[in-house]
Amino acid sequence: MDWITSRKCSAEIAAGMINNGDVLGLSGFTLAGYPKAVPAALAERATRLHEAGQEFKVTVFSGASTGDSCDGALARADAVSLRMPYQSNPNLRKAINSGNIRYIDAHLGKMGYLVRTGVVPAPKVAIIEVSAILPDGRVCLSTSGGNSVCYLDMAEKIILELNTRLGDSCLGMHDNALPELPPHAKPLPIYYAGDRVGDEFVRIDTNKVVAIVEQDRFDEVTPFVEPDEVSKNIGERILDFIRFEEAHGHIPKGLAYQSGVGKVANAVLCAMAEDDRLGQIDLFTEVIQEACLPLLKRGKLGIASGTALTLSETAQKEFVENSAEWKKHFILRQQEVSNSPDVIRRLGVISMNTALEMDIFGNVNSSLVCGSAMMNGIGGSADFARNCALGFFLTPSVAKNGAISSVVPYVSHVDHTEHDTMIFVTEQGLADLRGLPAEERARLIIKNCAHPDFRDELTDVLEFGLKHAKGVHLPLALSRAFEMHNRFLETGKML
Ligand code: 0RQ
Repeated sequence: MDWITSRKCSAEIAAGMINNGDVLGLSGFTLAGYPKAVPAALAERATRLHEAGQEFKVTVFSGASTGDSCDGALARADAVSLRMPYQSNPNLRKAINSGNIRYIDAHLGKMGYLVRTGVVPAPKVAIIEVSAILPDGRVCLSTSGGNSVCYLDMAEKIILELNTRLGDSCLGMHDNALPELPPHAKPLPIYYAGDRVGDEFVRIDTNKVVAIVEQDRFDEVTPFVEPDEVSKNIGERILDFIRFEEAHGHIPKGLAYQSGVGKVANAVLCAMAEDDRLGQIDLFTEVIQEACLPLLKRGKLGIASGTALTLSETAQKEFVENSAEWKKHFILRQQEVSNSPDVIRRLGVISMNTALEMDIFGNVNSSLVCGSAMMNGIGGSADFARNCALGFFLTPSVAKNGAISSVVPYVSHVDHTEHDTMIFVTEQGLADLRGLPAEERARLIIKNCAHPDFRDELTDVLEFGLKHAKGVHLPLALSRAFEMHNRFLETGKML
């Protein structure tokens, strides 16, 4: 019997090969290309063991967020002790915020490096979704690159989930390479979003493969929602600003774009597709999301380089049918490459990410509500924000029907410091913070980005700081830094 046939088994048998306390390294990035059958079977096994009074929990490393049959099922089964580096599942989030699951929110571009350098433990078992397994020991990854090459290489045991639903749609789409480790690492020769520097397949040690499980499920991605008016407004402001910067020679034409997750980031891509003045664009991004399809269908997408192809089920079906044509535009890389600071800086990427809140001095919070309740995580936003040529942070000016101002005196948690942020955009307007000292920045953010309901209080906090702060270089009076957050916690409203 050949090695592939001899390793084929059910998800239940494969799940039985995982022990309490194991570190698992999963494929998957923002709901694309994660294992679906074995984690679900593992969750069932954990439930049975718990009912029998036995302990069973694992540490889960991934690329980024995975679907409900993976992160959701494992969280509901109370089968996770530690999760890293990103998630977006409601059940997992609840368990993290209740203290039931420990979570390490890490820069996505750095996760593989932490594993490869031994800072965090190497996975005991890698569970990787693939779209093809070749007899000579090479595999083709599925809809995401993530950290799969690293986990396949570093894990003691490998479980492959062969997704037969994808057919040959992913063949030729991947470019698998990892940056060399220091010292004296040579640069990755990516000088344009479309440059390929690696292999289409990943060669694995077949002796480590303990199970191959077949499944035929699409990624569980929520249907695409057309942008609302607020998001469209933000998208158009960004495009106008980019046009202005290009016209004034501040940035060259033709820089590649990165677009983050969420409805506002989607709206920017949709606005680009509809804008007849904008020519063809390239993306050097993390997630190639569904909002790229209108660009593709209108002939406006050159290359989209990312680490995940995150599409709703309807769009995945369309991808499988049209993959021969669509793949010419897509490159999936490992996340250490899609998010490489070196490459992002070299290409001069235009980066657009969503903030939960931003403060009048230029700091951004992407992850923690009221400084303590985890939403998703920092993701790759900082990999891009610090290294891009032009960086936008976007958010509607208010959340929860106006109860919360997204512009606050001081963010309740800092993901992106005032030194890394450049341009803030809300549906109220845009503030270009580059080259401005703190007080001017604050006045511009209040005037252009804050919702009118909150401008007076924000101005009052600034004026108070100018009189009473210890120094006026950054005129923040600590006593008033969180007064809006505290009011929200006490009354349910920041107003
Ligand atoms: O709450 O879900 O109860 O309705 O936060 O907000 O407006 O729906 O925005 O889906 O675009 O997500 C920052 C979370 C935005 C996302 C974040 C509440 C709001 C709503 C979601 P509900 P929206 P989006 C590359 C880049 C970090 C990672 C990143 C994110 C919910 O974009 O995770 O950028 N970013 N990665 O009501 C309390 C506030 C709030 C607030 C909004 N100030 N306080 N709640 N909400 N503002 C991709 C990757 O790295 C993988």
